[in-house]
Amino acid sequence: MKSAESSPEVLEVLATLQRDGYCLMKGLIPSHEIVAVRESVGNSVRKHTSLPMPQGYVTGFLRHDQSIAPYLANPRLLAVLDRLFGDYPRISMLTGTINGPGIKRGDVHADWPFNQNSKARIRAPYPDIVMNLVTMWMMTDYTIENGGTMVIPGSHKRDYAPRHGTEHDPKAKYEGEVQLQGKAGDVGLFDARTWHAIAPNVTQEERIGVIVRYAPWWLNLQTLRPGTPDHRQIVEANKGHDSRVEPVPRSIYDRLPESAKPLVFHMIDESC
Ligand SMILES: O=C(O)CCC(=O)C(=O)O
Repeated sequence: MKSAESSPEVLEVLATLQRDGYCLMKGLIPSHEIVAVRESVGNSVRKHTSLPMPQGYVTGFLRHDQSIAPYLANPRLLAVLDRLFGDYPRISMLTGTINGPGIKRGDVHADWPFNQNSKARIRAPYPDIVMNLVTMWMMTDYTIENGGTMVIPGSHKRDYAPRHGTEHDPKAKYEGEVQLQGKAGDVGLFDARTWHAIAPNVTQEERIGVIVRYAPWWLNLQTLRPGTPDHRQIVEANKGHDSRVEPVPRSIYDRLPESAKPLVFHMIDESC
């Protein structure tokens, strides 16, 4: 851990994240294993999606599919998290996605807890601190044509996010937009404050990914979890449509690789 912490790769990732708000880490899932993981993720998303295809979207994905679990604590990534968050980083959200053929461009936004449409949010102007790291695990290649996520470099340095009815229109096109591109097995990283959007998929193939978000131990994740007092009081009582993260049943947690357990122990549902 200590040697990875100061590796040239980690320093480069940190510097790029700080400058641009996003970057790429290559090969966090080995090339000889990605096909099996992709097949499992794709099948689980198609089976459990809460949105109609071609947009597959499954929150609390770990309760349905654990094929990504062996990679979640990759030491190269943990070394980055260590520098960003200190001790005890954890997973805040884990979502399986398919952006299928015909998917259109989405609204430009920052992610929770900076998304100003959420009931549980850090109100803008927000402080200059990384509080949630979005990692886009590429199950297929991410290309311009198949809708590699659109990001606006440097937008994480703003202390506000796009919102309907303001001059920062979520439907607008923004200068400098780029798309996350990488090979299957690579992981795109971005600061949750970085403005981004779904990009159109103009191919005939599905773009499959798992979005894993990592946070420091001190960030309150309870508003994301249906059934908690925080979710009832802050989200439901205010008719919010905040992101949600369903818990991991104890029986599934017990079978996870040991390396993944410290990242998700806070999500256990002890009742099943
Ligand atoms: O799937 C993508 O490319 C982007 C997803 C996204 O913007 C989000 O989940 O916040």
